[in-house]
Amino acid sequence: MNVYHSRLHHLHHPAFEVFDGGVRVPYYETPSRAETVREALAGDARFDILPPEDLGILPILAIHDPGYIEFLQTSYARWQDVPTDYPKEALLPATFALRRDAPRPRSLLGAAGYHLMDLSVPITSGSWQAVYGSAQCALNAAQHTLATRQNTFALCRPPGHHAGGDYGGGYCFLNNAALAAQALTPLGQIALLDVDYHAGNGTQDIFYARADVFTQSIHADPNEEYPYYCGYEHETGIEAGAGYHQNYPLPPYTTDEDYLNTLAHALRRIREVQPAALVISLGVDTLGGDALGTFRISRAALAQVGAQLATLNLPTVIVLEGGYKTADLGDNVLAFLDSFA
Ligand code: OKP
Ligand code: ZN
Repeated sequence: MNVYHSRLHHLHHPAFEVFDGGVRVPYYETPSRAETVREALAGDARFDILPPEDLGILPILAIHDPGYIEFLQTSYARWQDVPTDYPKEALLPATFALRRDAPRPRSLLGAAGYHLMDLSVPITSGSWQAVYGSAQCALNAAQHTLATRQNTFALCRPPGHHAGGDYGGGYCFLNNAALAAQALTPLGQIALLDVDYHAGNGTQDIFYARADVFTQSIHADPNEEYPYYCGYEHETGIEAGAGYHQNYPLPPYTTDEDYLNTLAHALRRIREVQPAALVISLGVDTLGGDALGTFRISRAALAQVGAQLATLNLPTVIVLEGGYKTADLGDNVLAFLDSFA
């Protein structure tokens, strides 16, 4: 199984993020996350770890707004020139756009609050390069699956499923899974399933009015959990996409049996749309003991999730999202990938 990993991810390593109550904590989405997974796969002969080739910006612009891309590319340099004595190692706004009715302001901090949704996406000197490398991993995985019908794994960092067409949030800047799904559309109908603990709001937004990519997300109830404003059961798509999105919110502390029963519903829906290919947003922050999740999914159940999805027997691109118990990340990802490799 081809695995795409870019060393550029090391260039995104903000020192901090801000939690609720204004608590400044060390950044949870660390470079060691990706390295732990890479090391686990490198020790298994079934995986070929490859650097992505540069497929350029055009496939990214098929999903993302040019103004947002330009913001990601230029905002750190612009931040250095803002005449204030604020710390300049990271651009992080403290005011956010409310329901996006207003145009993007000229001010850099105003634009940052327009394009970012929370305090987990500091933009540092190497952030754009890392984000671009992560997107290229997803695009390379999709290109290989498109050409060969073989399963691939995009070892993406930063993750992507919270990023929408013109915004970032939740450690995500570009939506890697959406890029992969878009790149697979020449095959026909695409199904995308997000199993990260957090609702895939960005993916939901991107495909909300489209039928050609059927999206589903199983996650912690947004009444209780980040991202709060998206991921409810009644959100099922609009216009051409009406009926082509499904959310499965689950209560805090969900365990294996309830989770696997929910997965069975999602699998049934995938079979109904008869897709030509599958994209999986793989977050392993559903497992017990995760630093950012409350679910108590076991590694054995995660392996079952992978095994069940593999029975669809579809060309599949698996894209890494969250998972914050770094010591277990490699083994958890391996457990999921086992049936696909
Ligand atoms: C990213 B992914 C907790 C704050 C949580 C953002 C979480 C992003 C999760 N106090 N901040 O879906 O794994
Ligand atoms: Zn998550």
